[in-house]
Amino acid sequence: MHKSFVVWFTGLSGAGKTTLAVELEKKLRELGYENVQRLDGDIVRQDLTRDLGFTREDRNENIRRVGFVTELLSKNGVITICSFISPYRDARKKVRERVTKHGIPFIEVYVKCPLEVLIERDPKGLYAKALRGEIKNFTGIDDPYEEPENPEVIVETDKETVEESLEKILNYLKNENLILGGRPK
Ligand code: ADX
Repeated sequence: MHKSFVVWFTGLSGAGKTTLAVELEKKLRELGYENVQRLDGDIVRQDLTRDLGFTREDRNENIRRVGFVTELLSKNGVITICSFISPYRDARKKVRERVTKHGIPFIEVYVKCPLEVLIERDPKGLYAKALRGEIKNFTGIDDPYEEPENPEVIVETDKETVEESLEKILNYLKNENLILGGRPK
């Protein structure tokens, strides 16, 4: 069985976390990796964490539960790709610890994009609503986002194409010998 690792995408809503996670999963499967599981905020929040909102407490509980699942999956050889705003450093650190204590690599990818660009893009119309005050506690508007201090990878989605950002992540994985010459270990 190939070696597992966790790729954790963090960043503001609309920055491109889900897009990159989907593309990464696709690429890994093309390369022959079969045990890959993606966990995404919008989906997980319809099921595992459907009882939670967006207060600091609820967001941390969201990430705690996802961390539990991520630990179980990765411990059993599944490459786990997570995409959550995960705005609080401490919550991200706790997930990292519960994965790395098993010797499993944790790759934090900061999906960076300036707020002005996100407000411009706004495919779900959520920023417009937040700016009108129709959604409270919206990350980046009236709720904090704590930038990663030492992420393994930073992608800048206002400057790079999806392919370029994906390439950065794949290069990191190759350099760390987590994926090897396109073939599973
Ligand atoms: S997290 O903060 O707990 O990590 P998560 O990634 O699961 O957030 O969910 C974020 C998604 O919820 C956003 O992409 C957006 O579609 C939706 N959402 C609804 N309300 C908010 C809010 N107040 N802040 C951020 N995202 C919100």
